[in-house]
Amino acid sequence: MPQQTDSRHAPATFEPLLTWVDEIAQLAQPDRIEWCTGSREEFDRLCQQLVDAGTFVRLNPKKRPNSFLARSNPDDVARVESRTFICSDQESEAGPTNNWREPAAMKAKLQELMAGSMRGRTMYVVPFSMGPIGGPISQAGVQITDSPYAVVNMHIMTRVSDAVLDLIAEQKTFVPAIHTVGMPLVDEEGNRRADVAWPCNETKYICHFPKTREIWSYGSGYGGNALLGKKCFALRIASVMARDEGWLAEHMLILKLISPQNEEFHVAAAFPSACGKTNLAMLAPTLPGWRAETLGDDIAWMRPGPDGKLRAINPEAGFFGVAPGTGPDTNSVATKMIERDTIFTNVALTPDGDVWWEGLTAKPPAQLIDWRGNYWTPESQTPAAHPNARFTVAAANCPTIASDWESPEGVAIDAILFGGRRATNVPLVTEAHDWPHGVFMGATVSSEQTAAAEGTVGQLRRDPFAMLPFCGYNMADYWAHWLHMGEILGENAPKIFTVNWFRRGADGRFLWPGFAENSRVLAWIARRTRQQDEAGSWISPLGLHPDVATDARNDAGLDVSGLELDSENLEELFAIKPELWHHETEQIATYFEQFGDKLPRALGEQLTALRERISGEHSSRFGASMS
Ligand code: SAT
Ligand code: MN
Repeated sequence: MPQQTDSRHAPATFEPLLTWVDEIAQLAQPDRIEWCTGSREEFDRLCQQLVDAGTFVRLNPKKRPNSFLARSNPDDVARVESRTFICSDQESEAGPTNNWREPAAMKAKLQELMAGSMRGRTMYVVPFSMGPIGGPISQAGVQITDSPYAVVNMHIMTRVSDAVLDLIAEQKTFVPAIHTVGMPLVDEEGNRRADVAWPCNETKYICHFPKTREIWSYGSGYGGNALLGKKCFALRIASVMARDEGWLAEHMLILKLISPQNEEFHVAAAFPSACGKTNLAMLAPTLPGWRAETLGDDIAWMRPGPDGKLRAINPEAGFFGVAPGTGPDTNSVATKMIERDTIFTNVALTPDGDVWWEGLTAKPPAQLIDWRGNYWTPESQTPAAHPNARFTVAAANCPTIASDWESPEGVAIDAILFGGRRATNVPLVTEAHDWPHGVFMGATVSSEQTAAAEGTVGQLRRDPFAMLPFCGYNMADYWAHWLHMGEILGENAPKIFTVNWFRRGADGRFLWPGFAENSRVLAWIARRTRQQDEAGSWISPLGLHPDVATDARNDAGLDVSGLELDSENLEELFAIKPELWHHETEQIATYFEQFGDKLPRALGEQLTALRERISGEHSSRFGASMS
C-alpha cells in the first residue's frame, strides 16, 4: 500500500528535504502526501488509477501488452519556451537567448499561484537519480508533483527509488523540483469539483533558479514541462552545475559504433529537438560489418575521467520519443522497442485497442479515434496523431541498448557531432581543425523550427549546440566554458564534426538518403578519430571533408557504394558556394553581436579566420572538385 504520511513520518531523514516537503505541502494544501518508492507495485497501481480516472486507456494486451494511451488537453501538447524562465540575480547571467525573471519577484508570483493549487489532490514526493544511483557522474533530485501521469513517466524516464533518499542523506544535497498542474479540485470555500482527464492551467510557468538549483513548474502536465528530470534538471540546472564543477551537460545522444575489426567508437551528437536524434541513436548500419548500439537518445553528461578522457553517461533511464514518423522503415529498432510496456501520449487509437500515428504504416487504418478523441478516417483533414505525440519507454526495452549503458563511470567519447536541418549551404559532413574551431561550429548550428518548439515550421533558427532552449545561463559564457573544457582535455579532447542529413537539391529533393545510410558518414568519422594523417580527405574553407569513394577499395573516404547517387548529386552535397558563405558569415556576425563583450575572443577569431578562408586569402583547394 502507498505510504500515506505527513512529512514527519516520511521515509527520508535529511532535514532540509523534510522541511522543503513540509513547506510545499503547507503552501499547496494537498489532501494527502505519498512518498514514492519506484516499485513495480506503485507503477501498476498508479497506472490503474489513471485508467479509472479516464486519463489512460489501457491498450489491448494482445496487441500492446502493458501499454497505455493518454490524450492531453489540446492546449497542453509541447514544451512552452515562451513560458520558460531562468531566474538568475542579474539578467546578463541568463543572457539574450533566455527569458529572464528577477528571482524574488518570480518566487513571490509562484507562491501566489501555488497557494492551494493541490487542494483535493495527492501530492507525490518522487526521489529520483539522474544516472545510475550513486555513480560518480550522477545527481539526485526530488520532484514534488500532483500529477500521477508525471509520476509514472518519471518511473520510466529516471531512476525513481527510495534508495535515493539514503543517498541524499549521505551526500547532503539534491535538486528540488516542484510541479503542479495548477487545477485544484477544491476551492477556497471548500467546494469540490470533478476532475478532468488532463488537468492543466491556461497560465504556465517553467522556472529555474540556477543559484539555488531549484525548479518550479506550474500549469502544464506535458513532457519536459512536467517530467522535471529531463530538460529542466538534466539540461538547464545541470548546465549550471557543469559550468561550476568542470563538466558538460549536453543535449546529445550517445551511440556506440563497432567496426568490422571489432573496434569500438563512442559518438555524442547534438541535434535540435525532433530532428531525428532517436533515429540516429537506434541506427542499424547499412555498411557491411559495422554495428551500432544505443546508449542515449537525448542527453549526455560528460566529465573528464581518471584517464583524462571525456566520459559520458546518459542520465536518463528511458526514451520520450516523437511517435509520428517512427515506423519499420525509418526506425525499426524503436518500432520493436515500443511493442509493449509503453505509455503513448496523443497518438491515435485503433478499433481493436492498438495505437497508430502518421508514418507507422504507409496506409492508415480505415477508422481511428484521433488524438483529440474524435472519430477519424483517412479522409479527415487533420492528422490522426498530434505531430508532437510521444512514447515513453524504458531504455532497457531497446533491442540495441549497449550492455554498458548503465556503467556509472560512462564511456569514453571519441567524436562530438553537431547537426542542424539545413536545406542549403551546409555540407554532409565537415571535420573541425581543432577544438576551438569545433566550438565555433557548435555555436553556429542552425535548423528549421520543430514541433516541440513554438513558431513557424520551416523558419530558420540558430540553435547553438542544440541548447538554445536548454542552457541555464548566458550562452556566450557557455561557449567560454566549452573552450575552457578543451584546454582541460588537451590531447584527449574528442574530434568535432558538423553533419547535415537534410540538404536539398535545386529540385527540392533530399540529396542524401539519410536514416540507416548515415552509418556511412559515421564510419568515416569513426576512422578519422584514429587516423593521424589526412588520407581520404580534402580541405575546404569550412574544414575537412571525405573523399567520396565509389571505389570500394578506397576505404579511407566516404563509402557510397551501392547508393546509386550520381556524381552531380554528390557534388551538390558538398558544394560550398563563396557568395552564399559570405552571406552566411555576415549572418553569424550579426548573431554574435547580441552577446556583446561576453562573446569569447576565440569565437570572434574563428569567424575572422573563416571569412578569410572564404574570400580565398588562405584557401588552397577551395572550389576544387572532389577526388
Ligand atoms: O517535451 S520534451 O522537452 O521532453 C521533449 C522535447 O521537447 O525535446
Ligand atoms: Mn531533446
